[in-house]
Amino acid sequence: MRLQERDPEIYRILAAERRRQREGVELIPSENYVSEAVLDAMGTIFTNKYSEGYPGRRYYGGNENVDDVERLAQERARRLFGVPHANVQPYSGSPANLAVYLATCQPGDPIMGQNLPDGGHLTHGWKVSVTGTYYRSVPYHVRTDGYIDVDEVWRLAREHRPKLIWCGATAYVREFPFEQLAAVADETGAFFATDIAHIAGLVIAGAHKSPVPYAHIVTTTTHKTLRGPRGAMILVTDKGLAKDPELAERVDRAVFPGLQGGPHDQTTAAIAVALGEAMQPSFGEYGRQVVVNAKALAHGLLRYGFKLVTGGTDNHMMLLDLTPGGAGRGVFLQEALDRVGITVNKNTIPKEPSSAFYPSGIRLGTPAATTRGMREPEMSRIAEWIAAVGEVIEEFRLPEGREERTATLRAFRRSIEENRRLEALRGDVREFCLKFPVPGT
Ligand code: DSN
Repeated sequence: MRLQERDPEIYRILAAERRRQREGVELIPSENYVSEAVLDAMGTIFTNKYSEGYPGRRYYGGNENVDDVERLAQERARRLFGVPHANVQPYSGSPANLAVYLATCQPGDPIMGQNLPDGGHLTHGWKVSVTGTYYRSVPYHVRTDGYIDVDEVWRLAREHRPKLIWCGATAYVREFPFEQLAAVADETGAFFATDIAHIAGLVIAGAHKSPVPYAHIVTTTTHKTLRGPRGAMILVTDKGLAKDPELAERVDRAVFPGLQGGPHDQTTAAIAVALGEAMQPSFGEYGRQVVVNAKALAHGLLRYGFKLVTGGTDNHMMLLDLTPGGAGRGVFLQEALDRVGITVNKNTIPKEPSSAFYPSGIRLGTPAATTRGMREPEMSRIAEWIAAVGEVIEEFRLPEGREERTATLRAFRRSIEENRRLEALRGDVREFCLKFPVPGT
């Protein structure tokens, strides 16, 4: 029995989500639309199998087909990134990163990563993450101009002698200084891990420098610019094997049995499909267009008077700094944009003057819109809508006091629900989006 008959409630919710994805502009830079082939692979009977271990070395019987799938995924990953070893089993980015700690550090060891409010990721040592409590995290920061402070990385690394240095982020809009941070790691004896979850697709497309010549280990999720299923990979480079000939085994043992049980074989199959797609010349065009679109969107937003962290972008994303209108205003713009069908996420900005709950920025990016076939003219249109929404909510400020804040947010939400201008914009966005099909919907 198919889903519609078996579970009409879930089917109804799925239909609503399908509508939302088709009728809105997705600008969250970590999201994308997978192909029908990737969707097909995810929904296969590989989900029925248990396969703890690695190809040819499984604990359970009946894994001959899963072995073939996983070998293919590994081989495609190795070829695409030019590395000698790939582990395709991590359930997602956070477990992949945790496996890197397990493979390279002991609890209590010093580690370094980009500070979370400066754009870094939770798993690069932020204090509420296990990576900031089991290890001695020494975060580095961005300078006031928004670029990574490489001088600070040198200073902190010489002082603390970290075992592991991360380069990678969730909200960083410029090219990563892989070469410079690798020099720090090499001099201080640290493992150098790059987390390219956001930019993996751009690296394949040649639209961002590859970390492979510089890093010992590279991690990436598979569902962002790489346009695969939700999952992750850990790549060990030639440089990594030169530093530690057992690094690949250490990584594999860290993933299983160190952290995980059976891999999600239906996901592995879908990762293989996505990597196969990423080998096509059209993927290179896609990745380069993502950056062209991001620059066009950034340019459009600057033209409407928005302030961008670092003044622009080198990659797929940008960060609006809303502080000229007051601190903590990200929530207003996110919710008002949601109202018209433009999805973004509120985000901290470097030297955040408010808080992580009420940050002062908006993070947006172009991977998903580019997959739908949108180009520079569409980016100008989107910038125009963002500016129009910004104008509607211009008067709203985030009060300091808790009660006043709750009252303001309540009044704000009522006001955007009733606003005729936003209602009209919603119609325009819907009509525009329906011209750009979403795969699989
Ligand atoms: N949630 C991801 C992102 O949006 O960047 C990172 O884990």
